[in-house]
Amino acid sequence: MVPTVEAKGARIPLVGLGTWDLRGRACARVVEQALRLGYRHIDTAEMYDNEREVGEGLRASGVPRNDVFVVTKIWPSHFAPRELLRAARDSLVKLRLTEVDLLLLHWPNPQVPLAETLGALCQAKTDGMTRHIGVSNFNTKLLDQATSLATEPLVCNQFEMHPYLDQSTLVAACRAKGMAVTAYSPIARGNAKNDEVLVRIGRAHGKTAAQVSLRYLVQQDIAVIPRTSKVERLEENLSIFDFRLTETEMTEIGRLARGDGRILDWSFSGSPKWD
Ligand code: 1BO
Repeated sequence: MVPTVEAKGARIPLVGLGTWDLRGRACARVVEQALRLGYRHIDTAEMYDNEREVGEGLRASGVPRNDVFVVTKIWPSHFAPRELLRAARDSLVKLRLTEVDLLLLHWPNPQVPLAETLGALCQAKTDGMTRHIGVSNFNTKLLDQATSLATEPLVCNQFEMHPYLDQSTLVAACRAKGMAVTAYSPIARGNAKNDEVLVRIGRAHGKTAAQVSLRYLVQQDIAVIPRTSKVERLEENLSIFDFRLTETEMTEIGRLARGDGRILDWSFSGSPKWD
């Protein structure tokens, strides 16, 4: 059983499967395999163009729907209220679900007033399309605005986080608001795999550097959603609950953060000013 982090009534499994870039049959197969191996958290998005296959994998796994925490996200070009509600409905149709567990705003969009977008997101929840709502790639300033505008609890902020990127300010802001954090790219797109510090620490625990990178986050109650298409990696990414990093090791890993550690910094509709 994968441990969970709790926020405002949402229980989010600390390890999930990220599906960005997974497409077609391969995506459905990996989702099915992951669920059979014990994953109970699947992360998709309108923008990933794979919600249909995620739904297929979910059904093929035979795991009861209510045992799985399904997350999807609305793309910023659909942040106008009517568009958002239509996009949420389309996601449910593709997933063949009556509701998801968590619906996120994928990336901030300054072109649409946040109050309108939040109003529609809250409506998606009260209409029963999702059990919980949240945001992704919001900085502390946007998070303040979002939480003061939302009439329903925002349970999570999902953003890039791994040992090379210091996100302590944003994590502290989420915690102060009682929100959970989900880290995408938690192995820094594979860059952490050969890191000599992580390799050395991993060796002391009989683990890989990737497992140390994931453990570093879950040990702070941060959910991780590593993406992989390889079954052996699915198992590796899940096997991080049978060891504990020492305080000294946690501090040493924290020192790997560097100014140019961010991987994803695109300007879709105006990147936020990162904390
Ligand atoms: C814009 C994609 C970020 C990860 O979901």
